[in-house]
This record gives sequence, structure tokens and C-alpha cells, in this order.
Amino acid sequence: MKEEQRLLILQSSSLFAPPEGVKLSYGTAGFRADASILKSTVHRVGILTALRSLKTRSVVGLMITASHNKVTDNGVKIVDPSGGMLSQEWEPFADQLANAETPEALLSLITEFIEKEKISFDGVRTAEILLGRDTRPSGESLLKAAKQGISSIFGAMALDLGILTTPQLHWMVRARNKSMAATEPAYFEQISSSFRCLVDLIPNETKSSKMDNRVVVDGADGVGGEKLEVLKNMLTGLVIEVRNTGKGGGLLNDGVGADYVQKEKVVPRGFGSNDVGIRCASLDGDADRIVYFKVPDNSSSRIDLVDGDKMLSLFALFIKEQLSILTKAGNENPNNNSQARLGVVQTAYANGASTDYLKQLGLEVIFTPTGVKHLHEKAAQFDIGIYFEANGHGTILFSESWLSWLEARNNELSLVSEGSEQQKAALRLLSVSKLINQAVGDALSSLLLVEAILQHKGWSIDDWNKLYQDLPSRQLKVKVVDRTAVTTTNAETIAVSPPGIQEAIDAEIAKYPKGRCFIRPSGTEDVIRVYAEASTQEAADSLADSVAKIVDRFLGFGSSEQ
Ligand code: NG1
Ligand code: ZN
Repeated sequence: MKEEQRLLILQSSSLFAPPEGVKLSYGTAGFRADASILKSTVHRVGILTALRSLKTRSVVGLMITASHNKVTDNGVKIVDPSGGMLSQEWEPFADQLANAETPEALLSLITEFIEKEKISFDGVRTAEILLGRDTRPSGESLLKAAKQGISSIFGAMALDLGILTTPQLHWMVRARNKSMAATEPAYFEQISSSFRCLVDLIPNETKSSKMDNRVVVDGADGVGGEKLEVLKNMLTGLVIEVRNTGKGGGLLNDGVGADYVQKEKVVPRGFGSNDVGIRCASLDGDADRIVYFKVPDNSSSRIDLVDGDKMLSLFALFIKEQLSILTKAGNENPNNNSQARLGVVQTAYANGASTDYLKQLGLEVIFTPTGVKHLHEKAAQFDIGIYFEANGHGTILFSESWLSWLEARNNELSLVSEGSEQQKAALRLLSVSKLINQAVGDALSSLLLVEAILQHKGWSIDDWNKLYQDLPSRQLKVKVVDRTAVTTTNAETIAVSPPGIQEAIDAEIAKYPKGRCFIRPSGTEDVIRVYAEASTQEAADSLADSVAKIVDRFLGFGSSEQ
């Protein structure tokens, strides 16, 4: 590394002192903390993103958001050239950079790393980084810190794309590296036109049924509501009413948003007895998650939740149906190699009833640890891989090779049997691959796909919800002295440490029919999460409570004083 470059890094980072006594970790989805302590972290992530771009010789992204967390928090994460999350191999380095105590320590880490990774600063190569942020007030000053970090690397250029949803930025990084237009209008155009194609292909039988084409969406007072206001005007055949757009003075994620709705199972702010029976949905603060819900009656604030597992099930059912139309017997064409490998990926938080339903559909179901990076990686191994977390984060991945086959098959069918059922199925699958975000889970594209499929089937939210009945479940968080004391195995369903805790949990589970329960340390909050399922809500609540007490006994603040 040239001396001028060393000096520039030292000089730039001396302006950003890291917070004292705080150890930051890249976690499930980037660094997250109270926004007031994040400047130096974001500055360093700026440097790291420039290195990532140099290493991959591609455009990468940097997103400033803390998703569903409270408005005073913020966070930063890196988007890899594919549009996916930062390669896990680089995460330990991200942790080291964020926690370096002095500019000199930071510089020596960078020097070591660029040697190890053989990243050359030859002055010829340039780095390009697309920047996005959500609507948090702290976003602007953090973005400035990111830009300063990026410009401390020679040849690195940042392109500020302003306020975006997280999936929009991922989509744009992917598009940019495929030499496609990487702008917001291009994103809106792609998803609205593929939605239109799906609606145009709705079978006549259901087209004539009086289906309710209105959905009311809670925008979590964040970026998603703002963007949906634009997108909705580009759609025909669907009426979207957006509430909690962030314009009415409501506080981001405060009693609103997908996380609140899914975990609390009550109506978000701005919804109530006037909405009984209506199809509603809720986005999270950066619009990469969505859940649906219905207000069943006006006697309480309780909702009927239609979560990510049910979205996964609806998508899997639709795709399976279209694939079977496409490969219908009687087609002897030797090129008809359309036996797509369709797989679904879930985490231990998936409701047990959803897994049973998917298996009964004849699908391959795989489990991974929490965090979409894990699910995404597995889903990418199928021709069509569908992944969703129960909280509504997920998407459908189509392999490049299967899509090329599908394109060719569609062209062939349009010559020999234009307008046939088979060709319509091919077109529908192609439209799904364009509508659903191929880079990452995207609440806006998931919303449109759900709406298109419900219209296709002529289904109400109740018809959809009846695919299977959720097992009652409860999720709790427990504050502990040190959450890293819990380690897990088997897709996080078994706690390996502290010793003895799993045996204590098992003894509790044995008391409940259909009982299932596990604990794991959160990757985004300083807590241990407890998840329990059982045959009744009371039993699920009581199992979760007892296990939370076990966690507290082993690891709580009382435990450390002994
Ligand atoms: P943690 O805090 O690691 O449980 C949460 C969600 C994840 C994922 C990330 C990133 C649950 C139980 N966990 O992770 O699914 O969405 O946040 O936002 O919902
Ligand atoms: Zn999010």
C-alpha cells in the first residue's frame, strides 16, 4: 500500500472514534446499535465496502437501516455483487474492523487483510458503491460517514441513491452488475409489468368471480409506505390503501409494522373495528418483510395472522400447480426437460403445521439457522427454491439455467400452441421470476405476488388462511448477562451450552402434547429468544414461560451473582 494511501486512511479514521467499551458484531444482518454510537462503525464499513468492490471487481452496495428496530437505532450492512448479503467469509473481518481501538490498529488490520485477500490498489482499478438508507433521521449523518470511509480509499466512488427500501438497493446492485438499468423507475416498471402479466393470465372462470381486489397496507411509518404510494399508481386491477406512510407524524415501528403484528398478534396503530373482515398487510421498517392479517371481529384488538409460512405455502402451491400444467402428460418432446427441482427452506421458527402441509404437497423441506443469508444459500441450490422466515422475510429463487430452459420452452410453445394452458403456465412462471425479487426478500414484490395469486384463485384471505391451521405458538425474549453463553446445533433446535440447559428444556417439553420449544441467542438484539409450540395457546404460553424461567435461572442476572 502506498504511503499516501496509508496516510489518508489514518487521517480519515482519526475523525471517527469508536465507542468505548462496546463490542459490535456483524450479526444476522449487519451492525445494529443505538444510532448515536454508530458513526465510526459506518465509516469503517464504508472502507470495507470499497475493499469488497475492489476484490470482486464489481459494484457493491451499502445500506443504512435498522429494519424493524426502534427509530433511535440504526445499522449498516453490505450488499454483495450478486445482490445478496455480504459473503460470510468476510464477516469476521467486518467485526475486527468495527472493533479496532485506534486508527493505527485499523490500518494494520486493513494492511494484513488486503495482503491475505490479494486486493491490489494499483490505481487502475476503481471501486463503485451504491448507497441507500431508510427514513430514519440519523440516516443522513451516517451516510456522510460512510462516504468519508469510501473516499479514504483511492479510486473508490460512491453513488448516493437516496432513500430506498433495503430490497430496492439489493435489486439495483444486482441489476447494475448485469448491466441492466439500476434505477428506481426500472425497479417499479419491472415489478408492475410482471404483476400485470400475471393478472392478464388469470383464468376466465375466476376472472368473472366477484373477488375483492382491495388490500389495506400498514407501511410501518417507514420507507415502504412511501414507496408503495408510488407503486400503487402503476397498477391496474388492484386497489391499495396505504396507512402509516410516515407522512402523518407517526413514529417508525412504534406499534406498527410487520414485526409488531407478527410477534404481538394485535392490530397495528391506525387499524381497528372499521377494518373487520378486510384483507390487510403490514410491512416492516425497511420493507423487506411483510405479513398479512385480518381483524376478525370488533370485540378486541386481536388479529388473525397470515404469516411468512403461509405466504411460502401459497407460493409453493401456485408454483407446483403451474409446473404440473407445464409438464402435463402427452408432451413427448425430448427437450421437455422441465422436471424442475422445487425445494422449500424454513427455519425452526416455522410453524410445525406449515412444514406438515409442505411435506404433504410432496415438497422437499430443508431447515437452516435463522437469518436469510442461510436460507438464501440453500434455496439457491434448487431450480426453484422458495424460502421464508415465519416473520415474512423471504423470496423465490430461480436458477439461471432453469430460467433459460423456461424461456426457450415458452418460445417453442408460442410457435406451436400459442395461448395453450401450457404456454400460459410458462408465462406465469416467467412473470413470477421477474416480479419476485431475485436478490433478497422484498415486501413490495411479495405483496404483489400474493395479490396476483389470490386473484388467480379467486380466493379471499380466509380461503388462503385455511390452507392449514397454525399450531398455537409463543415467542418470548429473555435478557441475560451474556447471550453468547448459549450455543446451538441442529438448525438451532438444540442448545449445546450452557451444559444441562437442553435437558431442563426437554423435561419441560415432555409435559405438553405436541410440545416443541427451543432457545437461541438473537443476532440483532441483546436477548435470548424462546419459541414454543403446543396443542393449545395456553399450553404454548405456559411452555414458553417455563423455558424463559429456565433461561433466566441458568443465565439471568440473578445467576451471575452466585
Ligand atoms: P434475530 O434477532 O437473530 O432473531 C431477527 C429475526 C430474523 C431476521 C433478523 C434480521 C426472528 C425470530 N428473528 O433475527 O428472522 O429477520 O432479525 O432482521 O424473527
Ligand atoms: Zn427489515
